[in-house]
Amino acid sequence: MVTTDLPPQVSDVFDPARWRLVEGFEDLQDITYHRHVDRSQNRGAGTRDLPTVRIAFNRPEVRNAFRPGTVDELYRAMDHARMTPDVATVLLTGNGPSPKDGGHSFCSGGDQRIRGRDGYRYAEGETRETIDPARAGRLHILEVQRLMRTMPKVVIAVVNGWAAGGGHSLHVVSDLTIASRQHGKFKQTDATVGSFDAGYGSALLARQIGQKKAREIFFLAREYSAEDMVAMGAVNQAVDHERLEDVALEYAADIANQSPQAIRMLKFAFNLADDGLAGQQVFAGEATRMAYMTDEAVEGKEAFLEKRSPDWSSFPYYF
Ligand code: S0N
Repeated sequence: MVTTDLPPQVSDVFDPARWRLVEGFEDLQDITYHRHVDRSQNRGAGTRDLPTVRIAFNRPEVRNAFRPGTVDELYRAMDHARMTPDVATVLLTGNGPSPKDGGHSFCSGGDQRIRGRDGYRYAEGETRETIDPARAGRLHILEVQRLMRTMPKVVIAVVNGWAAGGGHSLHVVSDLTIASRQHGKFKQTDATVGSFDAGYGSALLARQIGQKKAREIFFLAREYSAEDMVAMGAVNQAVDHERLEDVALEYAADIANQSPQAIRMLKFAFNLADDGLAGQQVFAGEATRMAYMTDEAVEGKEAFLEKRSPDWSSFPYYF
């Protein structure tokens, strides 16, 4: 069957036959948000829609740098993915290449042109007099990082080009990273421009690859290839550029074959020690939710509602 409602081509590794735009997000300016749909001409064994969405930075002319509006949109799409029951995996990537010079980028971090000396991030046309101070000082990419970290879905960074500055940090915070062998490039420029991620972007990286290498990446601000990053343990796999989306979807298919609850609990367990009490809270929230499903917890609730003492006699103190 020939489909006529395919989304436009947004990237050189994007197959429009595999995606549809997510309803309710037609107003996006700085990112694109797609849902996987298998439109294979001969749908047969092995073809299926995956519980997977694709969120992509869409400012390739500035190496997919994010401005305040970009971050607002990213948070909105990511939170929608969090709350959508049949989404298991989020692919976070960058559109492109740049129409200006053909450069490939995942994300180059905070847009340096809108960073004010007062700590504010100015949207186009805003001034110190017109800006809403309640919003302007928020470094709200950090809210996106926390959402990625605590959402019960697997976030895969699909690094199609430059991952620099805050874009590098987004790959660090992602659960998994695959990168283009030809165009995936990594550079931590935070210290070069004096806008640094002293949270997950640096400290979590050190947990992942060790203190010496993480300090090297931040202190020297050198460029690393996808293969370098695989060798350090910061990237799961380097793949040929044209296979990037295929491999990302293979990862998503494998994740879709696992128990959703097991994936959720494992993600939160992996985070727990590094996230301290906040990590324990997220993990424990799932444990409590599961406990609600037991007869034992139901007995506690019903005893309260029936104004009697709970009867725990049928519940063992051992397994
Ligand atoms: C990515 C780099 C290495 C690519 O180099 P390349 O390929 O030579 O391209 P360029 O010619 O440099 O770039 C092409 C065009 O794109 C523009 N551009 C690139 N990156 C940005 C950017 N981040 N902001 C604005 N414009 C950008 C170039 O200017 C050029 O435009 P034209 O063609 O008009 O000249 C290289 O581009 C590079 O190094 N980019 C800068 C990377 C960087 O330093 N990013 C900021 C680092 N800091 C953060 O991201 C902070 C993160 C963050 O947001 C945060 C975290 C914790 C707490 C607070 C914050 C916060 O700041 O909010």
